[in-house]
Amino acid sequence: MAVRVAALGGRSLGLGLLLLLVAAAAAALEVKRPRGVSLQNRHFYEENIPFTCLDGSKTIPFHEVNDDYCDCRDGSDEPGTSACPNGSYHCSNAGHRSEYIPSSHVNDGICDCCDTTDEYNSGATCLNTCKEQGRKERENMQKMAEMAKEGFKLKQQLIEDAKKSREDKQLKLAELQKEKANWEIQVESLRTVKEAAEKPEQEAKDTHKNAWDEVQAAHNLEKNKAKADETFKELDDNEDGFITMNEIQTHPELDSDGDGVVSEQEAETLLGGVSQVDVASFQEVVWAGIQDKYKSENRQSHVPEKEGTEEDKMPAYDEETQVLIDVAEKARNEFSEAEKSLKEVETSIGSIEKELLVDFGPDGEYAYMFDQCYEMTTNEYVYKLCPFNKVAQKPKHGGSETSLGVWSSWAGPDNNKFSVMKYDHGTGCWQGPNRSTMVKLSCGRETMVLSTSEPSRCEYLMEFSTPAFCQEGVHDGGDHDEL
Ligand code: MAN
Repeated sequence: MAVRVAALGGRSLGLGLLLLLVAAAAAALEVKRPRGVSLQNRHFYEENIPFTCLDGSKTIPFHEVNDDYCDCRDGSDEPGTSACPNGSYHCSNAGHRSEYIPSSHVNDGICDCCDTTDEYNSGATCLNTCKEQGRKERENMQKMAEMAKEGFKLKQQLIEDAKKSREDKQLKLAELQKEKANWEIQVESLRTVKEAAEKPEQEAKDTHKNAWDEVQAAHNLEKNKAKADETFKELDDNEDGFITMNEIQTHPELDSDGDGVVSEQEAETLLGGVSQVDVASFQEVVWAGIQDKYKSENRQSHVPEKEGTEEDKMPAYDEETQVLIDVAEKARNEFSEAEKSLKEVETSIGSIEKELLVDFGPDGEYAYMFDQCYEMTTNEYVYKLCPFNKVAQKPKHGGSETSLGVWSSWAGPDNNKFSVMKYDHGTGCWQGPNRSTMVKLSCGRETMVLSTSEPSRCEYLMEFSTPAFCQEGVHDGGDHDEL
């Protein structure tokens, strides 16, 4: 039986006290008092004694109480009529929970109280549904109480599991820290091995490269000389074995003052201050000065450029160098494998440390949700809650996931901190805040998202049931004022 008892501050009471109150409520029906007055207030309305308005504003003869004329400003003289706009009518509702209704609802033709007493003179036909309602509510409360009991039992297991898992994690952490120290030593020694192997490797590679550079330089020199020879032949129009100023002047691209013509003076300068040169002087003195500008008369050069041919490619390393390279390569691989293992251990340590720092409730009862996700599908979206991690929304019919926030903190009121979870810094909302979600917890056998809503744009609310929220003897762990 549920009875609202204001004087007890709305706290839940034991079954014994509850039954006592039911009996008292039934007895109250027999106590004489004006219509609409509660048992508790009965003593303000003593028969034949002048009545003082409950706000003290006025005293009237007793027979003016409920005379359908409003005398008191607070409406307290007319609890059982609709004369005062602000009065309160008390229905006892035997069999169910008593309640106050605005006295303006008295005899308005609408049945408000389940015991029908508010419609005593309106002609409305009301059925007394208190027993039925009371029964249903009791059944419901019974079910809730059973659920709370079961949930609370499950919670004990969750707490135990969390304790065990925390201990396991701490052990694992210690183990990983040892592993980390070992890997650090390994990495350092393999670094030394690697560096020791890389030194001779680099030297051998440099030697090989230098030798190759020399070969190439010699080859280039030869090529250049061949080109100079060819050019000499081209320029030596009369084939007398000398290049003269005239012959130079037939090549306007060799002009140096930009007038498009090679003057005699310019030709003489190019020839190194003499009027003609033989092939040796051409090679030594002239060629270097003209090779960049000179355009061959013959499109098809006799000495073709050999770019990209085998000749330009550095030959394979000799066996000895290759052995050094292989040894260094092996050392590099071993070093980077060890480094990788060290990083992996560090990552594992990081994630365990992070988990150990999360506040999983007074007794760790919420720890089991870590690494889990719970989904709920609505018409449009699939909502996903991954406790202590994130909340997301994904369109049901394709499209990418939108973050509705990442784990921030417990955000219930001071006296019930672990009743609400807050997730924020989600995907930005167009012309609005970053998305965020409040998750309101309730007691239930199962861990599941019960509902999702968006009370204001991009601010979401989820209802989430979990045995971890169940409390002994309280059906929903929350703050309720009903018995
Ligand atoms: C998407 C969803 C909605 C949200 C709007 C805001 O459609 O994330 O929940 O209200 O964006 O633009």
